Amino acid sequence: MRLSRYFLPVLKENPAEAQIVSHRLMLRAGMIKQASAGIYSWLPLGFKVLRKLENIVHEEQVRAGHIPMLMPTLQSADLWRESGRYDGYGEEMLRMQDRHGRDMLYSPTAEEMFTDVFRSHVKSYKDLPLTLYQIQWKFRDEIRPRFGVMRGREFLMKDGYNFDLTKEDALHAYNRHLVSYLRTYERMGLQAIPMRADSGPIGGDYTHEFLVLAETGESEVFYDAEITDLKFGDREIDYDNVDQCQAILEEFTSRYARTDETHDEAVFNEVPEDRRRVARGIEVGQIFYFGTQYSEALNATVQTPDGSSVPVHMGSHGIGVSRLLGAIIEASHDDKGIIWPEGVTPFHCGIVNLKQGDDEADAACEALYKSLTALGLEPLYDDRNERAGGKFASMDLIGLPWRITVGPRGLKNGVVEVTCRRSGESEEMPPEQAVAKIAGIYAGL
Ligand code: 5CA
Repeated sequence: MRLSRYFLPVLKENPAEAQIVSHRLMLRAGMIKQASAGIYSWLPLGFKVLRKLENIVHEEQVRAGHIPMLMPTLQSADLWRESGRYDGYGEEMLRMQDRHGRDMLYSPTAEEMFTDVFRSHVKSYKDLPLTLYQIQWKFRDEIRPRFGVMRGREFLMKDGYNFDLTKEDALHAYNRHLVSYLRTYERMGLQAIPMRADSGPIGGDYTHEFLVLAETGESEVFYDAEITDLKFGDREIDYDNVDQCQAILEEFTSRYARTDETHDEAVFNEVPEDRRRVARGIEVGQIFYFGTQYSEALNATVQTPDGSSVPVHMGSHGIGVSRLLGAIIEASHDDKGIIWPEGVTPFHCGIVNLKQGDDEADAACEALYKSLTALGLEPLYDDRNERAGGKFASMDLIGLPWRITVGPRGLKNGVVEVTCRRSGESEEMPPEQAVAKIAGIYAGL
Protein backbone atom coordinates (compact mmCIF):
# COMPACT_ATOMS: atom_id res chain seq x y z
CA MET A 1 0.00 0.00 0.00
CA ARG A 2 1.19 3.47 -0.84
CA LEU A 3 0.45 5.84 2.00
CA SER A 4 -0.49 8.65 -0.41
CA ARG A 5 -3.38 6.46 -1.57
CA TYR A 6 -4.36 4.99 1.78
CA PHE A 7 -6.81 6.33 4.34
CA LEU A 8 -4.90 6.75 7.58
CA PRO A 9 -6.33 9.69 9.54
CA VAL A 10 -3.70 9.92 12.31
CA LEU A 11 -4.24 12.49 15.07
CA LYS A 12 -1.45 14.77 16.24
CA GLU A 13 -3.06 15.59 19.57
CA ASN A 14 -3.89 13.23 22.37
CA PRO A 15 -7.66 12.74 22.43
CA ALA A 16 -9.01 13.95 25.77
CA GLU A 17 -11.58 11.19 26.16
CA ALA A 18 -9.04 8.34 26.20
CA GLN A 19 -8.05 7.23 29.69
CA ILE A 20 -5.81 4.32 28.80
CA VAL A 21 -2.93 4.00 26.40
CA SER A 22 -4.50 1.47 24.00
CA HIS A 23 -7.58 3.62 23.51
CA ARG A 24 -5.45 6.72 22.99
CA LEU A 25 -3.16 4.99 20.49
CA MET A 26 -6.02 3.41 18.54
CA LEU A 27 -7.61 6.84 18.11
CA ARG A 28 -4.32 8.56 17.31
CA ALA A 29 -3.26 5.88 14.82
CA GLY A 30 -6.55 6.28 12.95
CA MET A 31 -7.77 2.76 13.72
CA ILE A 32 -11.19 3.50 15.15
CA LYS A 33 -13.65 6.33 15.51
CA GLN A 34 -16.31 6.40 18.16
CA ALA A 35 -19.80 6.32 16.67
CA SER A 36 -21.64 6.46 19.99
CA ALA A 37 -20.87 5.30 23.53
CA GLY A 38 -19.16 1.90 23.30
CA ILE A 39 -19.78 1.63 19.55
CA TYR A 40 -16.99 2.15 17.04
CA SER A 41 -16.42 2.52 13.35
CA TRP A 42 -13.42 0.47 12.29
CA LEU A 43 -11.20 2.58 10.06
CA PRO A 44 -8.95 0.78 7.54
CA LEU A 45 -5.93 0.24 9.81
CA GLY A 46 -8.02 -1.02 12.73
CA PHE A 47 -10.11 -3.17 10.43
CA LYS A 48 -6.96 -4.73 8.98
CA VAL A 49 -5.71 -5.84 12.39
CA LEU A 50 -9.18 -7.04 13.36
CA ARG A 51 -9.25 -9.23 10.23
CA LYS A 52 -5.81 -10.63 11.08
CA LEU A 53 -6.95 -11.57 14.55
CA GLU A 54 -10.08 -13.18 13.13
CA ASN A 55 -7.96 -15.21 10.73
CA ILE A 56 -5.75 -16.51 13.51
CA VAL A 57 -8.80 -17.44 15.55
CA HIS A 58 -10.38 -19.23 12.58
CA GLU A 59 -7.19 -21.12 11.76
CA GLU A 60 -6.74 -22.34 15.30
CA GLN A 61 -10.39 -23.29 15.72
CA VAL A 62 -10.44 -25.27 12.49
CA ARG A 63 -7.16 -26.91 13.50
CA ALA A 64 -8.87 -28.06 16.70
CA GLY A 65 -11.69 -29.64 14.66
CA HIS A 66 -14.32 -26.95 15.26
CA ILE A 67 -16.73 -25.90 12.53
CA PRO A 68 -17.37 -22.25 11.58
CA MET A 69 -20.84 -20.92 10.78
CA LEU A 70 -22.78 -17.69 11.31
CA MET A 71 -25.83 -16.80 13.39
CA PRO A 72 -28.00 -13.68 13.10
CA THR A 73 -27.30 -10.80 15.47
CA LEU A 74 -31.02 -10.05 15.84
CA GLN A 75 -32.85 -12.88 17.52
CA SER A 76 -36.40 -13.62 18.53
CA ALA A 77 -37.12 -13.40 22.26
CA ASP A 78 -39.10 -16.66 22.14
CA LEU A 79 -36.01 -18.85 22.22
CA TRP A 80 -34.64 -16.92 25.17
CA ARG A 81 -37.95 -17.26 26.99
CA GLU A 82 -37.68 -21.01 26.49
CA SER A 83 -34.24 -21.12 28.12
CA GLY A 84 -35.39 -18.84 30.93
CA ARG A 85 -32.75 -16.18 30.22
CA TYR A 86 -34.99 -13.54 28.63
CA ASP A 87 -36.07 -12.15 31.97
CA GLY A 88 -32.90 -13.11 33.82
CA TYR A 89 -30.35 -11.39 31.56
CA GLY A 90 -31.29 -7.94 32.77
CA GLU A 91 -30.44 -4.47 31.47
CA GLU A 92 -27.42 -5.61 29.48
CA MET A 93 -29.68 -7.15 26.87
CA LEU A 94 -30.74 -4.72 24.15
CA ARG A 95 -34.39 -5.41 23.46
CA MET A 96 -36.57 -4.14 20.63
CA GLN A 97 -39.77 -4.85 18.80
CA ASP A 98 -40.27 -5.34 15.08
CA ARG A 99 -43.17 -3.76 13.15
CA HIS A 100 -45.49 -6.59 14.17
CA GLY A 101 -44.81 -5.96 17.84
CA ARG A 102 -42.72 -9.11 18.21
CA ASP A 103 -40.01 -9.02 20.87
CA MET A 104 -36.52 -9.18 19.45
CA LEU A 105 -33.05 -8.74 20.93
CA TYR A 106 -29.49 -8.13 19.78
CA SER A 107 -27.57 -11.25 20.72
CA PRO A 108 -25.27 -10.77 23.74
CA THR A 109 -24.11 -14.41 23.36
CA ALA A 110 -25.60 -17.34 21.48
CA GLU A 111 -26.10 -20.50 23.57
CA GLU A 112 -29.80 -20.58 22.66
CA MET A 113 -29.34 -20.11 18.91
CA PHE A 114 -26.72 -22.82 18.62
CA THR A 115 -28.70 -25.22 20.79
CA ASP A 116 -31.73 -24.58 18.60
CA VAL A 117 -29.84 -25.37 15.39
CA PHE A 118 -28.45 -28.46 17.06
CA ARG A 119 -31.82 -29.79 18.26
CA SER A 120 -33.39 -29.25 14.83
CA HIS A 121 -30.84 -31.36 13.00
CA VAL A 122 -29.01 -33.72 15.32
CA LYS A 123 -30.84 -36.71 16.70
CA SER A 124 -28.24 -39.42 17.24
CA TYR A 125 -25.11 -39.95 19.34
CA LYS A 126 -23.47 -40.96 16.02
CA ASP A 127 -23.31 -37.29 15.01
CA LEU A 128 -21.31 -36.41 18.13
CA PRO A 129 -18.92 -34.96 19.15
CA LEU A 130 -19.74 -31.65 17.50
CA THR A 131 -18.35 -28.16 18.09
CA LEU A 132 -19.80 -25.25 16.13
CA TYR A 133 -18.59 -21.69 16.36
CA GLN A 134 -18.95 -18.24 14.87
CA ILE A 135 -17.12 -14.92 14.87
CA GLN A 136 -19.94 -12.42 15.11
CA TRP A 137 -20.80 -9.03 16.58
CA LYS A 138 -22.44 -9.04 19.98
CA PHE A 139 -24.21 -6.30 21.87
CA ARG A 140 -24.24 -5.84 25.63
CA ASP A 141 -25.66 -2.63 26.95
CA GLU A 142 -22.83 -2.21 29.44
CA ILE A 143 -23.57 0.24 32.22
CA ARG A 144 -20.14 1.81 31.80
CA PRO A 145 -18.69 1.29 28.33
CA ARG A 146 -15.12 2.53 28.52
CA PHE A 147 -11.52 2.14 27.46
CA GLY A 148 -12.39 2.08 23.76
CA VAL A 149 -12.77 -1.41 22.35
CA MET A 150 -11.90 -2.98 25.71
CA ARG A 151 -15.37 -2.62 27.14
CA GLY A 152 -17.58 -1.78 24.23
CA ARG A 153 -21.29 -2.21 23.87
CA GLU A 154 -20.93 -3.63 20.36
CA PHE A 155 -17.96 -5.98 20.15
CA LEU A 156 -16.68 -8.85 18.05
CA MET A 157 -16.61 -12.23 19.74
CA LYS A 158 -15.69 -15.70 18.71
CA ASP A 159 -18.18 -17.94 20.42
CA GLY A 160 -18.10 -21.72 20.20
CA TYR A 161 -20.44 -24.39 21.52
CA ASN A 162 -19.68 -28.07 22.02
CA PHE A 163 -22.27 -30.85 22.03
CA ASP A 164 -21.23 -34.16 23.54
CA LEU A 165 -22.84 -37.39 24.66
CA THR A 166 -21.15 -37.62 28.05
CA LYS A 167 -19.65 -35.34 30.63
CA GLU A 168 -16.29 -36.96 29.96
CA ASP A 169 -16.46 -36.09 26.25
CA ALA A 170 -17.58 -32.55 27.06
CA LEU A 171 -14.62 -32.12 29.41
CA HIS A 172 -12.33 -33.18 26.58
CA ALA A 173 -13.95 -30.43 24.50
CA TYR A 174 -13.22 -28.04 27.36
CA ASN A 175 -9.58 -29.12 27.46
CA ARG A 176 -9.30 -28.92 23.67
CA HIS A 177 -10.53 -25.32 23.80
CA LEU A 178 -8.08 -24.43 26.51
CA VAL A 179 -5.20 -25.81 24.43
CA SER A 180 -6.36 -24.11 21.22
CA TYR A 181 -6.73 -20.80 23.06
CA LEU A 182 -3.17 -21.02 24.40
CA ARG A 183 -1.94 -21.44 20.82
CA THR A 184 -4.19 -18.67 19.53
CA TYR A 185 -2.98 -16.05 22.00
CA GLU A 186 0.65 -16.99 21.60
CA ARG A 187 0.39 -16.53 17.83
CA MET A 188 -0.83 -13.01 18.57
CA GLY A 189 2.29 -12.35 20.60
CA LEU A 190 0.35 -12.44 23.86
CA GLN A 191 0.72 -14.32 27.09
CA ALA A 192 -2.82 -15.05 28.28
CA ILE A 193 -2.97 -16.96 31.54
CA PRO A 194 -5.89 -19.32 32.21
CA MET A 195 -7.33 -18.50 35.63
CA ARG A 196 -10.11 -20.03 37.71
CA ALA A 197 -13.10 -17.72 37.41
CA ASP A 198 -16.78 -17.23 38.04
CA SER A 199 -19.33 -18.23 35.39
CA GLY A 200 -21.73 -15.26 35.68
CA PRO A 201 -24.88 -15.30 33.51
CA ILE A 202 -23.59 -18.13 31.29
CA GLY A 203 -23.90 -20.62 34.17
CA GLY A 204 -22.08 -23.81 35.13
CA ASP A 205 -19.30 -24.25 37.65
CA TYR A 206 -16.38 -25.25 35.48
CA THR A 207 -14.77 -22.22 33.89
CA HIS A 208 -11.46 -20.51 33.17
CA GLU A 209 -10.83 -16.97 32.06
CA PHE A 210 -7.76 -16.08 29.99
CA LEU A 211 -6.05 -12.95 31.25
CA VAL A 212 -3.37 -10.75 29.78
CA LEU A 213 -1.45 -9.03 32.54
CA ALA A 214 -1.64 -5.24 32.25
CA GLU A 215 -1.78 -2.40 34.77
CA THR A 216 -4.90 -1.07 33.11
CA GLY A 217 -6.75 -4.39 33.29
CA GLU A 218 -10.21 -4.34 34.84
CA SER A 219 -9.78 -7.56 36.84
CA GLU A 220 -7.67 -8.04 39.93
CA VAL A 221 -5.76 -11.31 39.67
CA PHE A 222 -3.72 -13.47 42.03
CA TYR A 223 -1.17 -15.94 40.72
CA ASP A 224 1.97 -17.95 41.23
CA ALA A 225 4.81 -16.21 39.34
CA GLU A 226 6.01 -19.56 37.94
CA ILE A 227 3.09 -19.45 35.54
CA THR A 228 4.61 -16.68 33.49
CA ASP A 229 7.53 -18.96 32.57
CA LEU A 230 5.23 -21.39 30.76
CA LYS A 231 5.38 -21.24 26.97
CA PHE A 232 3.16 -23.13 24.60
CA GLY A 233 5.69 -22.92 21.75
CA ASP A 234 5.35 -24.92 18.57
CA ARG A 235 4.52 -28.29 20.08
CA GLU A 236 2.64 -30.79 17.94
CA ILE A 237 -0.92 -31.23 19.12
CA ASP A 238 -3.30 -34.03 18.31
CA TYR A 239 -6.60 -32.52 19.37
CA ASP A 240 -8.28 -35.94 19.44
CA ASN A 241 -5.75 -37.14 21.96
CA VAL A 242 -7.58 -36.94 25.29
CA ASP A 243 -4.48 -37.58 27.42
CA GLN A 244 -2.35 -35.00 25.63
CA CYS A 245 -4.98 -32.25 25.97
CA GLN A 246 -5.54 -33.17 29.62
CA ALA A 247 -1.80 -33.05 30.32
CA ILE A 248 -1.49 -29.59 28.77
CA LEU A 249 -4.49 -28.35 30.76
CA GLU A 250 -2.86 -29.61 33.95
CA GLU A 251 0.48 -28.05 33.03
CA PHE A 252 -1.12 -24.63 32.54
CA THR A 253 -3.72 -24.69 35.31
CA SER A 254 -2.16 -26.55 38.23
CA ARG A 255 -0.50 -23.48 39.75
CA TYR A 256 -2.48 -20.89 41.65
CA ALA A 257 -4.10 -18.37 39.28
CA ARG A 258 -7.46 -16.88 40.06
CA THR A 259 -9.51 -13.78 39.49
CA ASP A 260 -10.82 -11.90 42.52
CA GLU A 261 -14.19 -13.65 42.23
CA THR A 262 -12.67 -17.03 43.08
CA HIS A 263 -9.62 -15.89 45.04
CA ASP A 264 -8.98 -17.80 48.28
CA GLU A 265 -6.43 -16.12 50.52
CA ALA A 266 -5.74 -19.29 52.53
CA VAL A 267 -4.89 -21.36 49.42
CA PHE A 268 -2.90 -18.45 47.95
CA ASN A 269 -0.80 -18.31 51.09
CA GLU A 270 0.42 -21.84 50.40
CA VAL A 271 2.33 -20.46 47.39
CA PRO A 272 5.89 -19.51 48.49
CA GLU A 273 5.84 -15.82 49.34
CA ASP A 274 8.42 -14.73 46.76
CA ARG A 275 6.25 -16.21 43.99
CA ARG A 276 2.92 -14.70 45.05
CA ARG A 277 1.74 -11.98 42.70
CA VAL A 278 -1.22 -9.65 42.88
CA ALA A 279 -1.74 -7.78 39.63
CA ARG A 280 -4.31 -6.65 37.12
CA GLY A 281 -5.41 -8.37 33.95
CA ILE A 282 -7.49 -8.00 30.80
CA GLU A 283 -9.91 -10.84 30.18
CA VAL A 284 -9.49 -11.88 26.55
CA GLY A 285 -11.43 -15.14 26.66
CA GLN A 286 -13.42 -17.52 28.77
CA ILE A 287 -14.37 -21.19 28.51
CA PHE A 288 -17.27 -22.91 30.23
CA TYR A 289 -18.60 -26.40 30.79
CA PHE A 290 -22.21 -26.20 31.95
CA GLY A 291 -23.50 -29.74 31.45
CA THR A 292 -27.12 -30.11 30.42
CA GLN A 293 -28.41 -26.71 31.60
CA TYR A 294 -29.38 -25.49 28.11
CA SER A 295 -30.01 -28.85 26.49
CA GLU A 296 -32.58 -29.70 29.17
CA ALA A 297 -34.28 -26.30 29.00
CA LEU A 298 -34.42 -26.42 25.19
CA ASN A 299 -34.93 -30.16 24.87
CA ALA A 300 -31.77 -30.87 22.87
CA THR A 301 -31.50 -34.61 23.14
CA VAL A 302 -29.87 -37.46 21.22
CA GLN A 303 -30.52 -41.17 21.00
CA THR A 304 -27.89 -43.25 22.80
CA PRO A 305 -26.62 -46.63 21.51
CA ASP A 306 -29.21 -48.42 23.66
CA GLY A 307 -32.05 -46.37 22.15
CA SER A 308 -32.81 -44.09 25.07
CA SER A 309 -32.89 -40.32 24.73
CA VAL A 310 -30.58 -38.05 26.75
CA PRO A 311 -29.85 -34.31 26.86
CA VAL A 312 -26.41 -33.47 25.45
CA HIS A 313 -23.55 -32.11 27.55
CA MET A 314 -22.50 -28.66 26.48
CA GLY A 315 -19.99 -25.93 27.02
CA SER A 316 -19.37 -22.55 25.45
CA HIS A 317 -16.12 -20.81 24.71
CA GLY A 318 -15.51 -17.16 23.92
CA ILE A 319 -12.68 -14.98 22.65
CA GLY A 320 -13.03 -11.21 22.75
CA VAL A 321 -11.67 -10.53 19.25
CA SER A 322 -12.16 -6.75 19.20
CA ARG A 323 -10.99 -6.44 22.82
CA LEU A 324 -7.79 -8.22 21.81
CA LEU A 325 -6.65 -5.19 19.82
CA GLY A 326 -6.67 -3.15 22.99
CA ALA A 327 -5.02 -5.93 24.98
CA ILE A 328 -2.21 -6.35 22.47
CA ILE A 329 -1.52 -2.61 22.47
CA GLU A 330 -1.58 -2.44 26.29
CA ALA A 331 0.99 -5.24 26.31
CA SER A 332 3.12 -3.89 23.46
CA HIS A 333 3.77 -0.16 23.07
CA ASP A 334 6.22 2.58 24.08
CA ASP A 335 6.00 6.34 24.37
CA LYS A 336 6.17 6.74 20.58
CA GLY A 337 3.29 4.44 19.80
CA ILE A 338 2.17 0.89 19.12
CA ILE A 339 4.61 -1.99 18.59
CA TRP A 340 2.74 -4.74 16.72
CA PRO A 341 3.83 -8.31 17.23
CA GLU A 342 4.77 -9.75 13.80
CA GLY A 343 1.84 -12.20 13.88
CA VAL A 344 -0.80 -9.47 13.82
CA THR A 345 0.82 -6.39 12.27
CA PRO A 346 -1.37 -4.59 9.72
CA PHE A 347 1.56 -4.22 7.30
CA HIS A 348 4.73 -6.29 7.40
CA CYS A 349 7.07 -3.34 7.15
CA GLY A 350 7.19 0.33 6.36
CA ILE A 351 9.24 1.89 3.60
CA VAL A 352 10.27 5.48 4.30
CA ASN A 353 11.56 7.55 1.42
CA LEU A 354 13.72 10.31 2.90
CA LYS A 355 13.71 12.35 -0.29
CA GLN A 356 10.53 11.96 -2.26
CA GLY A 357 11.07 13.24 -5.78
CA ASP A 358 14.73 12.22 -5.90
CA ASP A 359 14.91 9.88 -8.90
CA GLU A 360 17.26 7.41 -7.34
CA ALA A 361 15.47 7.27 -3.97
CA ASP A 362 12.07 6.95 -5.65
CA ALA A 363 13.30 4.14 -7.90
CA ALA A 364 14.90 2.28 -4.99
CA CYS A 365 11.68 2.50 -2.96
CA GLU A 366 9.60 1.30 -5.91
CA ALA A 367 11.96 -1.65 -6.40
CA LEU A 368 11.76 -2.57 -2.71
CA TYR A 369 7.99 -2.27 -2.80
CA LYS A 370 7.75 -4.54 -5.84
CA SER A 371 10.14 -7.18 -4.47
CA LEU A 372 8.38 -7.37 -1.09
CA THR A 373 4.96 -7.50 -2.71
CA ALA A 374 6.10 -10.24 -5.10
CA LEU A 375 7.02 -12.33 -2.05
CA GLY A 376 3.47 -12.04 -0.72
CA LEU A 377 4.36 -9.39 1.86
CA GLU A 378 2.47 -6.16 2.41
CA PRO A 379 4.71 -3.11 2.83
CA LEU A 380 3.36 0.33 3.64
CA TYR A 381 5.33 2.78 1.53
CA ASP A 382 5.35 6.33 2.85
CA ASP A 383 5.59 8.14 -0.48
CA ARG A 384 4.19 11.43 0.79
CA ASN A 385 6.05 14.64 0.19
CA GLU A 386 6.76 15.21 3.88
CA ARG A 387 9.67 15.78 6.20
CA ALA A 388 11.55 12.69 7.34
CA GLY A 389 10.76 13.47 11.00
CA GLY A 390 7.03 13.41 10.34
CA LYS A 391 7.30 10.15 8.41
CA PHE A 392 9.24 8.48 11.21
CA ALA A 393 6.75 9.69 13.81
CA SER A 394 3.81 8.25 11.84
CA MET A 395 5.57 4.92 11.36
CA ASP A 396 6.42 4.73 15.05
CA LEU A 397 2.86 5.63 16.01
CA ILE A 398 1.20 2.99 13.85
CA GLY A 399 3.74 0.47 15.09
CA LEU A 400 4.92 -1.57 12.11
CA PRO A 401 7.59 -3.90 13.53
CA TRP A 402 10.14 -3.20 10.74
CA ARG A 403 11.03 -0.13 8.72
CA ILE A 404 13.24 0.22 5.69
CA THR A 405 14.61 3.74 5.30
CA VAL A 406 15.81 4.82 1.88
CA GLY A 407 17.79 8.00 1.22
CA PRO A 408 20.18 9.37 -1.39
CA ARG A 409 23.15 9.26 0.96
CA GLY A 410 22.80 5.54 1.76
CA LEU A 411 22.08 4.69 -1.84
CA LYS A 412 25.44 6.20 -2.86
CA ASN A 413 27.01 3.42 -0.79
CA GLY A 414 24.50 0.88 -2.07
CA VAL A 415 22.66 0.51 1.22
CA VAL A 416 19.33 1.11 2.89
CA GLU A 417 18.63 1.02 6.63
CA VAL A 418 16.53 -1.64 8.34
CA THR A 419 15.16 -0.66 11.75
CA CYS A 420 13.48 -2.80 14.35
CA ARG A 421 10.59 -0.93 15.99
CA ARG A 422 10.87 -2.82 19.28
CA SER A 423 14.62 -2.46 19.92
CA GLY A 424 15.12 0.70 17.90
CA GLU A 425 18.27 -0.87 16.42
CA SER A 426 19.20 -0.14 12.83
CA GLU A 427 21.37 -1.99 10.38
CA GLU A 428 22.59 -0.92 6.95
CA MET A 429 22.51 -3.40 4.09
CA PRO A 430 21.97 -3.61 0.33
CA PRO A 431 18.28 -3.46 -0.66
CA GLU A 432 18.16 -7.12 -1.76
CA GLN A 433 19.43 -8.18 1.63
CA ALA A 434 16.82 -6.01 3.35
CA VAL A 435 14.09 -7.79 1.37
CA ALA A 436 15.53 -11.19 2.30
CA LYS A 437 15.74 -10.19 5.94
CA ILE A 438 12.10 -9.07 6.13
CA ALA A 439 10.96 -12.17 4.21
CA GLY A 440 12.93 -14.36 6.63
CA ILE A 441 11.28 -12.77 9.66
CA TYR A 442 7.80 -13.55 8.36
CA ALA A 443 8.56 -16.98 6.94
CA GLY A 444 6.40 -19.46 8.81
CA LEU A 445 4.20 -16.87 10.51
N1 5CA B 1 -21.08 -17.47 25.55
C1 5CA B 1 -19.88 -17.33 26.32
C2 5CA B 1 -18.73 -17.94 25.66
S1 5CA B 1 -18.94 -18.09 24.00
C3 5CA B 1 -19.63 -15.86 26.62
O1 5CA B 1 -20.37 -14.99 26.24
N2 5CA B 1 -18.54 -15.62 27.32
S2 5CA B 1 -18.06 -14.20 27.87
O2 5CA B 1 -19.15 -13.50 28.43
O3 5CA B 1 -16.99 -14.47 28.76
O4 5CA B 1 -17.52 -13.36 26.69
C4 5CA B 1 -16.42 -13.85 25.93
C5 5CA B 1 -15.35 -12.79 25.77
O5 5CA B 1 -15.89 -11.65 25.12
C6 5CA B 1 -14.81 -12.25 27.08
O6 5CA B 1 -13.80 -13.09 27.59
C7 5CA B 1 -14.25 -10.91 26.66
O7 5CA B 1 -12.94 -11.05 26.14
C8 5CA B 1 -15.17 -10.50 25.54
N3 5CA B 1 -16.11 -9.45 26.01
C9 5CA B 1 -17.13 -9.59 26.89
N4 5CA B 1 -17.75 -8.41 27.09
C10 5CA B 1 -17.11 -7.50 26.32
C11 5CA B 1 -17.28 -6.10 26.07
N5 5CA B 1 -18.25 -5.41 26.66
N6 5CA B 1 -16.43 -5.48 25.21
C12 5CA B 1 -15.46 -6.18 24.59
N7 5CA B 1 -15.26 -7.50 24.78
C13 5CA B 1 -16.06 -8.16 25.62
